[in-house]
Amino acid sequence: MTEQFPQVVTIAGSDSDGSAGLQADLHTFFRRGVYGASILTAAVAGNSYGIHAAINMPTDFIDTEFKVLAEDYQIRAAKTGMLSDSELIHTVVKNLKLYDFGPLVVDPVIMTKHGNMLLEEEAYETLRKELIPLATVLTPNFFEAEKLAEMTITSDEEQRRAAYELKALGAKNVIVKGRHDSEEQKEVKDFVLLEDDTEIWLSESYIATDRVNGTGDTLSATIAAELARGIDVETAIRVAKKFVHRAISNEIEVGHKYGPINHWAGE
Ligand code: PXL
Repeated sequence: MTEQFPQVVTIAGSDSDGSAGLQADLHTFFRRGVYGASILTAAVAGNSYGIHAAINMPTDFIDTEFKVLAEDYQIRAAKTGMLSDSELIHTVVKNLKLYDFGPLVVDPVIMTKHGNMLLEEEAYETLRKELIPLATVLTPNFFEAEKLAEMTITSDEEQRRAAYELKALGAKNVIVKGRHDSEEQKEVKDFVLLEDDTEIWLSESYIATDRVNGTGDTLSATIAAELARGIDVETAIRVAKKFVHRAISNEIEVGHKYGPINHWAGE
């Protein structure tokens, strides 16, 4: 019986203000009713104004985190977040091939909502070639999709094309998230491309708020939580989009600038 409770792991960086990264993932796992473990890859000193310092964990420490978790827990789904550079990506990929942690959600974290870079440019190719082929679901925002698909996205058609480009790199399912950065926009449209090439547009109303930190982490963590509970990919993505929309719609006042979304409102 002890192994029946769904267990999920986030392989990500710590954000000290709790708004994003590993902390947002754990908040999400808790709210989605799964047990959350965490493999720490990096740590940033952050607040709602931005990231002020960052360090990477030693790779042999990351190896040990994977090993001891795999020896003791039955992880049913995993997600990745901040991976900093090629060395960390190599380490994570090596371990994901060593241990079976179930379906993998890859959130290809490149830049924070404050505009701080969390992935070295030299690592884009490593991400494309090594990690993306392991992804059950890949969840880039439009900026990450532009960088990884090496194209600009200025229309629905380009957003759709980027998803096909990223699927061609080996991700089974791809969601390319729409822009959420203009007071003029009425909706936020995400494009989903499933394994069998089914295409879905998911739309929610645009919410004018600065409290959107942790949005991408929460979306990918929700998908991982649903997959760990045996939910199919399409439903997991739909559930995640709704969860994030509610968490953005009901702001909480935490931090003075770009604060966190509200995980309590997600249900
Ligand atoms: O939301 C992207 C993200 C991921 N991981 C860490 C972060 C952030 C954004 O601030 O700090 C550690």
